[in-house]
Amino acid sequence: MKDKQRDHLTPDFDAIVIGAGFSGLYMLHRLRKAGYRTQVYEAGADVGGVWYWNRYPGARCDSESMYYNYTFSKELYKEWTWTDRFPQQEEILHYLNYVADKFNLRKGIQFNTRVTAAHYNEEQQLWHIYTDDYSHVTTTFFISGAGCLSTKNVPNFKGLEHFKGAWYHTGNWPHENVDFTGKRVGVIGTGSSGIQAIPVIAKEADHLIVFQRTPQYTVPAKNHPLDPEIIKEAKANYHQIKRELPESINGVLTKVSRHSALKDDPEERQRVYEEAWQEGGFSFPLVYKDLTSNEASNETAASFIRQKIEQIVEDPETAKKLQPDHYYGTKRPNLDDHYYQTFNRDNVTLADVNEDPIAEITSKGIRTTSSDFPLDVIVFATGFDGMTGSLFKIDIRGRKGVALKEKWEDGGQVRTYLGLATADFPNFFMITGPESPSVLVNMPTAIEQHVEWIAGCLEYMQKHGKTTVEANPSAEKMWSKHSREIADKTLFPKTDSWYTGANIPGKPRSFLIYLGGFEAYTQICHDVAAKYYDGFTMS
Ligand code: N01
Repeated sequence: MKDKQRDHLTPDFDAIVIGAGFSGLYMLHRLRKAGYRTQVYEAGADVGGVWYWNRYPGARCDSESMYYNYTFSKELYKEWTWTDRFPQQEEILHYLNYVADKFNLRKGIQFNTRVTAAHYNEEQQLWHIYTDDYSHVTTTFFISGAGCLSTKNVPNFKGLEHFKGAWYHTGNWPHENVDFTGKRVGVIGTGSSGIQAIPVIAKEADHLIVFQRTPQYTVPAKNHPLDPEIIKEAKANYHQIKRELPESINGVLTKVSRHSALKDDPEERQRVYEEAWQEGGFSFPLVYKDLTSNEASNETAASFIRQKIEQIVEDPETAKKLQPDHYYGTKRPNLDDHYYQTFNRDNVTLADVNEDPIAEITSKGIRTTSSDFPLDVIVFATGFDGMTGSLFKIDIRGRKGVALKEKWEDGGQVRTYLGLATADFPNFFMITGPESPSVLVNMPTAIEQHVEWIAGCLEYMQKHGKTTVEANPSAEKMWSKHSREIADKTLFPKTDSWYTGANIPGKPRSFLIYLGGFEAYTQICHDVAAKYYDGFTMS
């Protein structure tokens, strides 16, 4: 990029991007192609983002593999073939390595380097970026692809430092094989990670204790090898898929009902749920349009799954403990491979730590208020400081030196415009940031849309001789309000989850995701750009 207006200080880079996962890789590729001097910093030793770190047993994506890829390159789309209906962690990592090699991306990435601070200098109109290898560079644009779920949450249990066994967090799993054979293993947490890991660990461990605070709804994934005919058809329909994904509600081409659960009689509903249960995957939460907006509709889905638990789990007391009572789908819906069945194994015990909380971790295991559980290994499947955690880990400061964390914690409310930018932080973009639909959309689809929008904005600026872009406070206020109003019409904010920040003690509670649907969101982003970046000020 030619920087005519800043001859006095040429920045080291036009753009600096954090992270070499799905977001950072495509952002790098897209900006490099457009001629921007772009540098990616990645904390890990290689590409992959969440798929580099989350190597826990059973790790697999819940998005159907046919859509879990980039669509920006027809050649890439045609070259790559997934094995299973739901892609396994190792295969996704292989895919991202393939992408990095194909587009020669590694040379734009500095690995093993964490960005520690990013400060905007108003006079120079530049970002100063500091990394943990003590280097300091300047850039015009600063773009976060740090991820929505990449800062792990290890609860502050008393005594963890005294534990003599091994412990791991699912989101920072060792690269070498962890052998559970003959071991007494405890898994804390029953979210998506725990639900995937528990059945696999149970098959290997001598004994597994599952420490469950909140029971979870999960539906069978019904994973299977992909039918070669389906692969052939998808590849032949590349253009159609690419065109239709941004027009979908959640970034995949799936049937979405326009029908209320209450319009069907109980027999018909049972048939609909049973069919979705048998089909597996995320068709279940989409069989009715109002499962997350109407309490009575929600209860029909919730009670169907509770009944399934009762039928599957042999011990009535365990079955009862496994039955959730929050609104179905207001914590992230899960897919599993024989999760509830795992509790029928002789070597698996369910410990209800809602009833009998974890008091401390001792040198020998986990102590709840009433019992001691001796363990060799503890697995923390305790999730992440979602949406804002990875941004707050970096000391990001905009105008007048105000930190992003200070801005968003003041008043306890994240404030963004489209989840892409925030006022007083010029030339700073977030890929799948808070208040974007991101995590409720198939991530590669959400990421492509954001990357392309950001790149389009930069190209527009270049064409019109602009060097600074910033969200207007009024546009941001309107977006955050709109985002909250949509959430308040649903059941989501009524449940404690990482969507609301409730999983992190002390984190201000606010709804962190745009629930208006991906299709509506992409249209809004498109309109903003078409109206000369309405809501942004460019100079
Ligand atoms: O984390 P979670 P996750 N004491 O926050 C429990 C994506 N993902 O890593 O519900 C005891 O959902 C906590 O209990 P509670 C996906 O978007 C995708 O599983 O807070 N327990 C909960 O059971 C997902 O939503 C995939 O009461 C404690 C668990 O730990 C997101 O990542 C796979 C505790 C945390 O569940 C996060 O999923 C994996 C404490 N102090 C992840 N603190 C796929 O696509 C927390 N817990 C397949």
